[in-house]
Amino acid sequence: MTDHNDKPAGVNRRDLLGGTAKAAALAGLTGAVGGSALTIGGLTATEAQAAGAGKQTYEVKPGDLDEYYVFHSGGHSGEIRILGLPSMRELHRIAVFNRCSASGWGQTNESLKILTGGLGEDTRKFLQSRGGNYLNGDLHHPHMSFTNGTYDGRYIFANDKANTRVVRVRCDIMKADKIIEVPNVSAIHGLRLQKYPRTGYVFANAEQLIPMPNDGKVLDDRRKYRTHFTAIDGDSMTVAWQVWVDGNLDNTEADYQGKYAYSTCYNSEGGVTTAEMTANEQDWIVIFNIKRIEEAVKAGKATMMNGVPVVDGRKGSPFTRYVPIPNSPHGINAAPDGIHVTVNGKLSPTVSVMDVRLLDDLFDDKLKPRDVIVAEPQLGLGPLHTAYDGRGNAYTTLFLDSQVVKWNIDKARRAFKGEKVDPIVQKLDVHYQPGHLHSSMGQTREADGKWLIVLNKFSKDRFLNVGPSKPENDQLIDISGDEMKLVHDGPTYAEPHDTLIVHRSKVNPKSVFDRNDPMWEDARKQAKADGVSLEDDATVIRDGNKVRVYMWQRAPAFGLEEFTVKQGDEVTLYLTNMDDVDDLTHGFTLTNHGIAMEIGPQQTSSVTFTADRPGVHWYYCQWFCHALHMEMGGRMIVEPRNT
Ligand code: RUQ
Ligand code: CUA
Repeated sequence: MTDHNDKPAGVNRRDLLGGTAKAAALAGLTGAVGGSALTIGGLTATEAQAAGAGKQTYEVKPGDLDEYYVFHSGGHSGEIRILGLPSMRELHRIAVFNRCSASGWGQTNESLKILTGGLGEDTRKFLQSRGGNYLNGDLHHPHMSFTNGTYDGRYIFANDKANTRVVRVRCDIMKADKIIEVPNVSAIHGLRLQKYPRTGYVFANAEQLIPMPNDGKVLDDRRKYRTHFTAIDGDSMTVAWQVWVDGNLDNTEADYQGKYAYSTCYNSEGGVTTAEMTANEQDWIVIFNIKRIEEAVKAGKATMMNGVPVVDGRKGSPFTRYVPIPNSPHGINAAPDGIHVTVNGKLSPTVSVMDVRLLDDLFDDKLKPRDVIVAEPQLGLGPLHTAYDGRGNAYTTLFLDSQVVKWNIDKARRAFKGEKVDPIVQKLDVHYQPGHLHSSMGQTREADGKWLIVLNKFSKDRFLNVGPSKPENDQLIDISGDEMKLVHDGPTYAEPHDTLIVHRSKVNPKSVFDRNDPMWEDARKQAKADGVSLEDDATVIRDGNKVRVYMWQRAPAFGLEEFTVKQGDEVTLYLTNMDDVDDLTHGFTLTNHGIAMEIGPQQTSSVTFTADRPGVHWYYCQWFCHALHMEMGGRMIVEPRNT
């Protein structure tokens, strides 16, 4: 038998790549110090790296807390994951667009209201025969709300590419509280937030082109397909306005001044097949003038479509400018200096650097579109995304080269003007094929240049072989020194797309729910109408064939050890966890009914189902809560219909 965990003998591809990369890095480093050999504290770069290798700076001792929260996208698993950094330990999962067996997300009345409340009428009808709810999602881009250019710990917003939705997650309890479907578009992909003065707007890009309206009247005439750039009001979670654009939108970004948003845009060809879509050597960034759009909407100059004001921002409009970029640009990232924005070339080995101070003149037609590009360093093959350290350096993933390249923005500007200077500082091999990367606080004014996480799409030989479906590899890189140092391999399940690293001082979640939490507003109203106290009562209310069962929980008991209903009753169970101790979550699982949910300390959760199986059905607490946890249970007695 072959041991699939054995690495092939001989020289592998990585060794070869490592060799060339080292040579390239050394060349870059030599350039960085004007031709002399680079030394760090008296050691050569290689010696310093060897000395540091044993230190394991990423280690966090048992019981010690991490310095950063990492909000990790779950990709097509649909959730958000919270990791600690630098340990890279997974701390929690926030169910969002998925169905969660542990928490009952997607089944409790509270979660269903959030999941379905923001769907359009059409979708609601479409989902009626499918339980009223989507069961999947594709969550790419989580981002935290800003105040004055830095994270404020209020919310995380994220997109669902699969079903064209945007979610808002409350950071006080780490649960989603609003999910909306964005009308007039298909497949929300890029998502970023207004950074100044605050969020404010959630900017969202729809990637696919569809007929408008998409009701079957236009099918094959692709010239009539279109997409829109969307601004959502993050406070009300309603769509504020949309802009009709040329091409397919990809990623998006906002400035640090509150004036402009930008999107990468491919398929300037207006093509339909992949060959047509990639024919041109140039695509664009589209720049949106927020003030002009707001004024037009206010003046009633927008067209209303499905309740949303839409302005025409195609080429030549006053609302947008289209800056040509080579070729099929992908990620777009604003530097913490508030001045530079990099646009990553994907099919071009370059990144284009835009100076946002020039944008006023561009919109006043004093400059031509390409005049706002102030650098265009050639970095390597397949640049996708860029991160920053707050010290003037940028870090770009090279998908095809499987590398991260560190380069200097100022040197790139000087080289663009013709000066003989190499902006590349170092190239580091990563394993393998990186997409997004993110530096600590790197998408804020407070970028601290300590850590970089690189999300690699392939892990191949880096971990024990677990079969044909391999983990991704999220690698941790120490960027605090002059050189990038790879310190940790982090296997993850499908498929983190993007991540953000937030200093722990910005986030302050509760340990126990507030009894007045709006999440179970409906339960509170119903209990009041029934004359029942959620906190103190354990009782059954019959209302025709609707039965409402109210129960508190206190470790290790349910308020009711049994309750009786009739076959065919529509039963709603309201469970309230009256323990107010840190970490004391209870559960409710009803056997042979497919029903389970969590009830956190001081939380109320409810679930509705039809009691159509006569007999005795035990319920139990599935969240280990007490020495007598195993005893925490009771019986649902379902009397047959004709007795
Ligand atoms: S995009 S790999 Cu979905 Cu974030 Cu660039
Ligand atoms: Cu309550 Cu286990």
